[in-house]
Amino acid sequence: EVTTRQHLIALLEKNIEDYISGQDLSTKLEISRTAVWKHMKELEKDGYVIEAVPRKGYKIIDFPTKVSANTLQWGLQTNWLGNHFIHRETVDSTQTMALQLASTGAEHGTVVIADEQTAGRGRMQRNWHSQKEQGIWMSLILKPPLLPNQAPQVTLLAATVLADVINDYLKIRPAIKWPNDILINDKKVAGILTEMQAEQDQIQYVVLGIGLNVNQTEAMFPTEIRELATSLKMESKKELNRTELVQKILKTFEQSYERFVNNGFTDIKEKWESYGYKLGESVVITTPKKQWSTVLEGIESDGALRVMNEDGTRQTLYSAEIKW
Ligand code: BT5
Repeated sequence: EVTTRQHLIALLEKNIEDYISGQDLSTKLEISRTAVWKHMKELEKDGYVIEAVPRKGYKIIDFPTKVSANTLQWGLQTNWLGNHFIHRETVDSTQTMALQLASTGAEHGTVVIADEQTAGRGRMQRNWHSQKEQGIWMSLILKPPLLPNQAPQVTLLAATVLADVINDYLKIRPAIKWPNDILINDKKVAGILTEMQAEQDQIQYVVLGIGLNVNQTEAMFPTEIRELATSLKMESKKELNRTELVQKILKTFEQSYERFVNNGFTDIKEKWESYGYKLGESVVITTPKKQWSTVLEGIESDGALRVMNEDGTRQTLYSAEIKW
């Protein structure tokens, strides 16, 4: 359902070269001219720059770079993902917040996003550095009709979505490093963290955390990760609009998720492997018991890594340290 506000922005966008009169807007939106004026004030609060000239009308001069639930939702081309959007300037972790919301009944498709995280989390108690306004730090609440042991498929799906968006948007082909790092030129540009609540035979909810470095410069990363991390801006030399990127990610995610729920995992597995980092190459694997060198073949639908050993035997690994 299109709100008056969305309709108004659409009209202003169509007339980007020209002024559109208050009377015109009032007729088209079926609201009073005072109401039009009030909407303009609201848009300005969200960072739209609007020029109002007597007897000519209104014109959009600039779009917000500031992220808000409103700007995120306007122009979002999804059916259910992001219908409920929660945006905070600062939060400890969107993941923690989303888990809390999910446990108290937040609906499927709820998105929690923040400009800054003060305690962003990676896997296994690791930190996720979340520089204010320089990246996309968001968590999606999903209730997939899956068995608990299929949850890793959602992570793999998310990785392919991020890779596709980067590939389409920047024309840079990223790699997915098992299990879930997104790399550009061997450096990490995004990470994914999936947490879930499940019963024996059914997932209650999955909270899918996505951290994507967007506009950082090298100096913004703490020294410990400076050699390992990169941002879309560092790779493309372009400053990117976070709102637009979030919308692309959510749209692509929704489409891919629906295909997955309806048709199964095969396409995603193939896609994941097409982006797979060092597939077909030889790497050294370390488990608590031994260390050996093997060739990476691909993934299994449960998220395990498939390798081919030197003696020709195949193996699937659920967790292992890899020397890349
Ligand atoms: C991940 O963990 O890669 C998952 C990151 C998920 C972050 C999102 S942001 C929204 C949501 N809310 C949260 O609190 N978390 C999620 P892992 O594979 O464990 O990688 C963590 C490691 O990546 C760290 O130990 C660092 O070495 C490195 N790292 C930390 N911050 C980074 C950054 N901004 N860019 C690249 N690498 C980073």
